[in-house]
Amino acid sequence: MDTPAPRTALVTGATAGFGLAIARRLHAAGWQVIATGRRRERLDALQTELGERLHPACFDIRDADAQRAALEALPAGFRDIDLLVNNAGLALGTRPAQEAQLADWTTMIATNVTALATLTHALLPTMIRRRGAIVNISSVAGHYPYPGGNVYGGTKAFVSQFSLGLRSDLHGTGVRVTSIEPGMAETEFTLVRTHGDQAASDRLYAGAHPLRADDIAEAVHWIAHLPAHVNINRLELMPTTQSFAGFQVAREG
Ligand code: NDP
Ligand code: 8X3
Repeated sequence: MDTPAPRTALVTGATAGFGLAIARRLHAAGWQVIATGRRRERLDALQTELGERLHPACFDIRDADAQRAALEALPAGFRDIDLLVNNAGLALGTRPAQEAQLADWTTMIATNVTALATLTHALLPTMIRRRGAIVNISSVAGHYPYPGGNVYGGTKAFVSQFSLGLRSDLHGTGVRVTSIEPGMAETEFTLVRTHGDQAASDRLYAGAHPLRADDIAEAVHWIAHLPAHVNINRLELMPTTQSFAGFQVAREG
């Protein structure tokens, strides 16, 4: 076992992609895991797979009352949370800002920003009491703009900067905070972003050797198992096949 004693992690968005892989990885290393998401059948399947060290908490993270109720309903043995992985999130839409749906923007802000901040606020006293760790899943999209990234990139810039701000405010508490900033990874992310276009998702990842959810899970596991005096502020990772392109210039006439 990797850990000296069972510790407890709360992983949001553990029904798919990164969150599911993180929940499995931490559980395999001996952690107790609280797994959240809206799809109850997937949480139930995860509990069947992992057993009693997995506590499923089914709620829409945008619903502050449901979030609070889920925390209040935690069994006694799952209340001492040592690691908060703020992973639940999404991109919606790939069109330029001037053609985007406002509803997509408000959903991204409610999920990636407001819900993440609300849950973090609720758990800060526990984090301080436990000298715990917070790992926020941001994105390269928070640092590097690209066409169609608009509000999604803005929400991830918030996540990255909020993480650094937390570091500053939590100075002296022993609480560690990390922002993980991945590039392209094959999950349900593009299926969600395109409102269910499986062919578009398949096209994007075909032959690209994108990151895998397990790569992110391994990073979270590494961060969670570092000695208490080491804080990774920011971790940016990309598939080898992904890099940067230049600025664009619109010419008149
Ligand atoms: P997936 O779509 O595979 O998984 C997203 C997870 O978030 C699901 O478990 C989903 O659960 C949960 N979620 C979304 N909305 C809500 C909600 N309203 N309430 C509760 N849970 C919600 O995507 P990824 O694993 O790729 O994404 C995880 C995080 O990583 C996101 O924050 C994303 O922005 C970020 N990211 C992804 C990258 C990529 O290329 N894949 C790269 C960089 C960052 P459910 O639907 O059951 O509610
Ligand atoms: C997801 C990575 O490059 O699709 O956050 O925005 S990207």
